[in-house]
Amino acid sequence: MNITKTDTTYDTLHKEFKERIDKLKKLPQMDRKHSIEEIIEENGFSRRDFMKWAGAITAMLSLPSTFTPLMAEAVKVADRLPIIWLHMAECTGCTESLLRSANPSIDSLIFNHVSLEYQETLMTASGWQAEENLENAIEKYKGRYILMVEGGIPSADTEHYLTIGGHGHTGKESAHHASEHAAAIFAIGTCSAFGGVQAAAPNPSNAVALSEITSKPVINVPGCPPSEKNIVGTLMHYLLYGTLPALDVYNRPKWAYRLRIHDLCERRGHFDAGEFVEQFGDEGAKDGFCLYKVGCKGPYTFNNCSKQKFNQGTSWPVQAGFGCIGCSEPNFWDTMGTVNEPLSNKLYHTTFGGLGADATADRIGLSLLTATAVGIAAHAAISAYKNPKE
Ligand code: FSX
Ligand code: SF4
Ligand code: F3S
Repeated sequence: MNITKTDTTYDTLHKEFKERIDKLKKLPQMDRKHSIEEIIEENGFSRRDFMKWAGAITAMLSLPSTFTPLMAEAVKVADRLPIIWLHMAECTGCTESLLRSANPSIDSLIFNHVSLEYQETLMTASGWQAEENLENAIEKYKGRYILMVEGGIPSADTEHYLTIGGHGHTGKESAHHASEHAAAIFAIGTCSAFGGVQAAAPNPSNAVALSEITSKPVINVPGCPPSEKNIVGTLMHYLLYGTLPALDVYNRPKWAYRLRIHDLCERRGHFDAGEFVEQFGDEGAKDGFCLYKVGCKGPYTFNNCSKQKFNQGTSWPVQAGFGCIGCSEPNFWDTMGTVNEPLSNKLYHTTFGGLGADATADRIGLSLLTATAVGIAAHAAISAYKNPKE
């Protein structure tokens, strides 16, 4: 019975996606550029590569493989959705994560296809011209564009620590103004989602998250930087559904941030067996043992890095031999402790009233340093813990 019900649900969803794609198809293309097929071919990818990519995104969004052709169709009409991408206070690593300009992936090529109306790193315009382009895009696509914002936003009496362009608008003014008329708002990266490194103590610029300067709903795509997969997946989800995805308590899409790094880590077997790297370069490190004792914060961090990886799926921090530093969690610079030390018995507080992984972390801390027992004790604590967001 359940199977029948699920099939019916998917049938309905399939129909709804199809209708949405057909509706988008009728909208004018923003600029007559190359089709996504042409862009992909010019960059050395085959149709087979493209379909494989569409299949991977479909699976990532937890849709059955029968949706793959529809996903491919959806990408083709992605050029109907105008995107405005603003930079606030940050390192531009989020843009860099996506672009991989030296060796573009299909994910980054999608951004050659969409109608990116304003992106300071990529556009050729500068000065007055750039400001005018932004204003024109907001005016022309009012209520239709997707706003993507990268970076923390200086506020309060230090708001002017970030000013952009000839008119000296502050970042806060600019992000607020663009948010007002957006159809959907994505905070790309931990800085925009939670304040990030700018907001780390003592936060000299009073940097805040994008969600603090607009009353409109913001979808957070954290990570410092987030993977290209999570950026493109968020875009494709919006394209297909036309609505906000299911979000956790920190407004992160559940399809990407539902599980802990630790849940799907390839070193997890070693954690469970109590086999740890004691210091970098030791025998355990050579054998690929668990990095918990050299500071991995994977048990407290919600993200899909171990599954989706970075740089076209090449690797991710733990695979490269360094523990997760918790970069997709709020205030991780201040709350995750020393980078290459376990949280141990230090209390782990966040400013979010003890949500997130705090409860688990405290319990791990209590059982730590009885070396052989740690794997089992921590595992038990973690298994007993349920994500409070669900
Ligand atoms: Fe922040 Fe993005 Fe970290 Fe950098 O711009 S999320 S500092 S990787 O790049 O905002
Ligand atoms: Fe992987 Fe880190 Fe968990 Fe060890 S502690 S299993 S390295 S996520
Ligand atoms: Fe960040 Fe940890 Fe992934 S440091 S990139 S959330 S493995």
